[in-house]
Amino acid sequence: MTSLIPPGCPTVLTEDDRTGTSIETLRRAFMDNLFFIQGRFPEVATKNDYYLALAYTVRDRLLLRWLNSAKTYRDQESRTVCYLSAEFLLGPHLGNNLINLGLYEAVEEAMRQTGLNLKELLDQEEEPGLGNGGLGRLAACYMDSLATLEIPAIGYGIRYEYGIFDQEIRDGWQVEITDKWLRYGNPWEIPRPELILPVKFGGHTYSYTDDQGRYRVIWEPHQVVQGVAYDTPILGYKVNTANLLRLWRAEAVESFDFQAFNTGDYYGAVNQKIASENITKVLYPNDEQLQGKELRLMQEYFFCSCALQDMIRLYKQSGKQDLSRFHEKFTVQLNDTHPAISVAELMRLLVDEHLMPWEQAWDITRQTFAYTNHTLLPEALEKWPLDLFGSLLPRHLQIIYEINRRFLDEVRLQYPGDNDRLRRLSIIDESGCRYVRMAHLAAVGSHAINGVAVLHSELLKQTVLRDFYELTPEKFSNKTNGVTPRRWMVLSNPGLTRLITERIGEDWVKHLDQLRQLEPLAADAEFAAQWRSVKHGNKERLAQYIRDRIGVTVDPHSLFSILVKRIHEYKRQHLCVLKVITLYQMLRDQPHLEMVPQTFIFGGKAAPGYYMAKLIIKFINSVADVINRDPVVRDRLRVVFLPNYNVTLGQRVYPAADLSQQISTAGYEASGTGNMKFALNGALTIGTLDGANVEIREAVGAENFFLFGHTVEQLQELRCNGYRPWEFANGHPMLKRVLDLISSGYFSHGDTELFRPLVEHLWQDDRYCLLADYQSYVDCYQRVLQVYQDQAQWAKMSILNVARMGKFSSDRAIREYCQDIWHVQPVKIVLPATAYMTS
Ligand code: CR1
Repeated sequence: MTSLIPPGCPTVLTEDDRTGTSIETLRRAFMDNLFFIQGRFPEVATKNDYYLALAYTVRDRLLLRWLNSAKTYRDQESRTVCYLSAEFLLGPHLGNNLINLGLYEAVEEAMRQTGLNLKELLDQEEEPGLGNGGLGRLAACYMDSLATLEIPAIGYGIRYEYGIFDQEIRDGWQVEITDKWLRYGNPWEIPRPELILPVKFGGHTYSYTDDQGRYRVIWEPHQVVQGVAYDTPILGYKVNTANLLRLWRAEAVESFDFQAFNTGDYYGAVNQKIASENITKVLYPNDEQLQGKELRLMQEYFFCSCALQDMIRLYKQSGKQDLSRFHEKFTVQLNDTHPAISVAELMRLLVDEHLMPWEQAWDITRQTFAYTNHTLLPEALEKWPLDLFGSLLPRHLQIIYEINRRFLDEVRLQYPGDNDRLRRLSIIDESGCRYVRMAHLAAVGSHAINGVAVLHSELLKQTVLRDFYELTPEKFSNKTNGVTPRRWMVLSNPGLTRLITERIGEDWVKHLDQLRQLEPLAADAEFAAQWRSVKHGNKERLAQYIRDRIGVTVDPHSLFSILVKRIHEYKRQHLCVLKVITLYQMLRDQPHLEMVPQTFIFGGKAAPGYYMAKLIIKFINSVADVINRDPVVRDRLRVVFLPNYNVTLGQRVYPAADLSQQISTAGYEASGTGNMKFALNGALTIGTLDGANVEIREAVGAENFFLFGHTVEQLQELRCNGYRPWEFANGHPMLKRVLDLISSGYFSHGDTELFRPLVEHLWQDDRYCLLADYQSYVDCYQRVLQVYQDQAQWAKMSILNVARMGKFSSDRAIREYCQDIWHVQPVKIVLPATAYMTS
């Protein structure tokens, strides 16, 4: 092999310490990093030193692929997908990178030879929780699939100094702790202090006609901050492609400080610095009332402006000055409306800064953007009060007015005299206090609009974007979500991965449809026994974790029924608690009742300002306390709330589930992706016809899915006729007893006030129709228990579930986006013979 070291390069490395993959090389490289990067002898090194030394060893192997991917894209001027998202919920990098590099076993062995345990080092990693839940995690799965499918892509987002808060449970209540994820350093990112871009805020605009007779607008900001790039390589699975995730951190602009210093205003300069850096301080825990939070709008604009300026910079790198083909080089996906301000920002950059005529700029803009909607919940649809928006982004407000004026003129041509329609379509909400509607801006400024599951995409067309659908039906499509099998099976469920691979080879990891080959094995008793034993091992490990973490003993032979996701009334965690109390009542009524032993496991964070969600957490914990202490039901019923549900905990939980609870009110969960992770790991689902549940049921077969609850249409009818929840409560003796028991203070040490808001809300309003679905849920659960008693039947259904879940790979989803929306092709990355070689 030729030397990796270019002539004159001052280094003492042996030739392949930074790229080699033999166990011996990995071991040596690890010791080298421990010494030269961590500055430690092994005998005084901490676990974190070891973790970091290993992380750097793995990172070196990524860099080779990453630099060559970037170079290839540059050389070939590849069309690139830019995924704009305010959230990327990546989860720990180390394990995933080892899987994708195909180095997991080699590194495990290298560590063993060094006297270390890889699993313990993996546990050291602080997960980057730069997202709230499904939307952020979807972005992470999509980045994995883009790289695996060898699609040139850049993820653009925010480098929050504090990610989603850590959740502690004290006296049953959620307590939020700041997530200091950068405390011990982040070996996966490379700061680019020289890649800085200015972002303006506030101030005013003025216009004039330049000497060539062009109308021009100048924006004089009140404040300028600068965005600094932090780059993280995202490696594909067993390919050479490593794409770029570029997150921006806000900093004060140096020159501003100087100005203040010169006039002697030291504290003013410091304040300016603090104010600038605040922009990327903290991730907002979503589903809270974000309306009117100025800092949130600043975050959104900040990262979009950085991203678009960066794209223009990259575009110009190839020597092209004229931006008329910008949309051919880049296609930009807006992950919900958080980056929707990009539409106005690209117009501003093209028209004001690059002096492009409006019509041409608008053409390019519309061809550049596509928009994914992730929610129909009215309270989650972003809108900004006009005065706030105008004071922060005065130029953008003008641009939006102009976009809107031209847009409404077109609508007028199509629907003359239909003023109501104009009012409904307008980007500006004129009713009462005036707002900018971000979903409308995204819809007008995009050439494609999609929902995230078939049902959701249909409802989108019928409800929130109905008028847009009537106007431009050809823009609309569905792209059902998917999840990456690398993290959610290979990494988190090695036992199942091994078993499957033994039977059908390893192709399924990249082509998840191949799982279908497992179908015939559903009837194979020996295979089914192995299948069950893998599940049991996973359950034992989770049981151990539960014991260590919260001191509750659960029986791995019991049915593990799991509900983990953000806490929200529409997700109906409390419906599951009503069911638990029902079982408890039955056992108290008949202490000798034969019943399948069950463990109910809950997990999830509540937005700090969402009172009801926090009360639901307290409710779960209070019910758990009473039930777990009651000797009558011991061994048959356990309830556990696992604190701090996050990606890492998800990796423990999904493989151990028997039953996946997907019980949202029909019409509210846009897709769900946890539902997919559970089913791929062999859990059966009890669920409503909501989000992607509908398609999962179709895929696995109705006979292998436990369906309950009202459909969207049935709920509509129920509501039309005036939904009276108390009638349901009074009509079902057991339900009434359950509600009365809660009200009596039974689960709150006699306090009849604590859960009153919860119970009263159900009796009187029950917006999410828990009481209407209660009976059907309870009945369905009986079927679950019946089937579970027949372990052979259960295993068969579990195998069939996995065999038929291929569709839910994020690879499939990304292929659809590539074909229908982005029109991009894969680009093969070939590694040069030596690491430093550039041609
Ligand atoms: C939806 O609630 C979906 C994810 C990803 C969430 C969930 O059902 O699976 O998006 N929406 O598409 C969301 O976070 C802001 O909206």
